[in-house]
Amino acid sequence: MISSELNARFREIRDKVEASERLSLEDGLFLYEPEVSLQAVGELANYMRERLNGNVAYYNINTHLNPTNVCVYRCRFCAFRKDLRDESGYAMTDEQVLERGREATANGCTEMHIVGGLHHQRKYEWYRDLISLLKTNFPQIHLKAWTAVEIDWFRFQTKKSFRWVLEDMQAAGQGSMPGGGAEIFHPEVRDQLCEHKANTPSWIEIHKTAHEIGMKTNCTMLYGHVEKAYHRIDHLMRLRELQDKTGGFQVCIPLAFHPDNTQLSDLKKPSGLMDLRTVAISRLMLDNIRHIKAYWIMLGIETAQTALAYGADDLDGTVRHELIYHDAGAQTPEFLSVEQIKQLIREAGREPIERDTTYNRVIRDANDFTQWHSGESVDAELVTA
Ligand code: V47
Ligand code: SF4
Repeated sequence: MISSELNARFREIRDKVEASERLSLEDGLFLYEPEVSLQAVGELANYMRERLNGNVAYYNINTHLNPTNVCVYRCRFCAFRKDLRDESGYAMTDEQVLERGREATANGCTEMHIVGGLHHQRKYEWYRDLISLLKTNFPQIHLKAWTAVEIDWFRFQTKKSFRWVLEDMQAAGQGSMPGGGAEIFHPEVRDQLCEHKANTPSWIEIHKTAHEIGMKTNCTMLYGHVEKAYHRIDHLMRLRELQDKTGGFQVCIPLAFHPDNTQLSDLKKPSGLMDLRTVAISRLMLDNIRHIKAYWIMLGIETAQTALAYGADDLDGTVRHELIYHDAGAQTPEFLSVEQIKQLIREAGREPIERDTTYNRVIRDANDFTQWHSGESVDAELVTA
């Protein structure tokens, strides 16, 4: 395309965004063309981000819990899983889980992000009891637990329905679902990455069911491996389609592939430019999902901070005990302090706001940081994309 055609096509897309019109598959593919200036795509995404979320950037105070790394599946992008007999395979004891709850409380965490492997020998009840153990002992901490892949596995184990599993987990104390396990929905790619685990219709059905029972969920897209731009845009459009039906997704997190220690270790990790373009295009395509998260653990601190000007409005949390990315070679620190995360946001020219998992403001006791309660929803003021 010559540059006058390129500019005219970009203007068409800009006009659509300014008129709050939905972008098409072709629009999304065009924005991925390397000749289309990243700067221009970023500016457009930033415009939409500021219209939806103003000048603020959200963070939370959270911790991760990966109860086991033993997994029956062998996703080609995963550096975290271990075989049953591997010496570095583990499954946490109740006491270890309780210790994490005590640590989280002492650090003022509002959320525990709980995901792990599908252990060959642990029954459904082990997973459910872990949730009730934490909820009973630490009722204030929100448990953002189990990806759709785990829920699918629990259905297989229990021979019940997705709804039954989700309601049972909800009764035990699960508050919401993280967005993992989505990878890339298109079968041309999914079948190469993880042909055995929950397929795309199941992933979609599980999130739809969670939304129907009033459980909010997040969504992700794993990019930068064997997929092409077409698969990414197709993925985002499938998320957008479900969101049109249910409105239950809170945030989308584009996840950059980290190749170290995986079966795809011959691939290079995506560049910072690709990361920023994908954050920006996710913002522009997902006109019905309010938040876009730049997960600093995975993007690296500098790119995550820059992403706050390319469509992202959330950095995730302070994060402790993250294993999935660190096992795959992430060079980011193990956690950030609240002051560090606020400083990152301020340096990016944004106003830091602490949120809880379901996007309410967190109000902390002025004399005791570990005491807190949830205030108003940050999404209360509805803005149309
Ligand atoms: O499902 C696994 C991805 C996901 C690798 O909901 C990898 O708030 C890159 O979903 N390189 C789990 N990615 C993480 C996740 C997540 C993270 C932060 C916040 C939220 C949220 C969700 O990580 C997996 C998979 O898609 N993953 N291995 C890897 N080597
Ligand atoms: Fe198992 Fe999850 Fe790793 Fe796949 S990504 S191998 S399901 S732990």
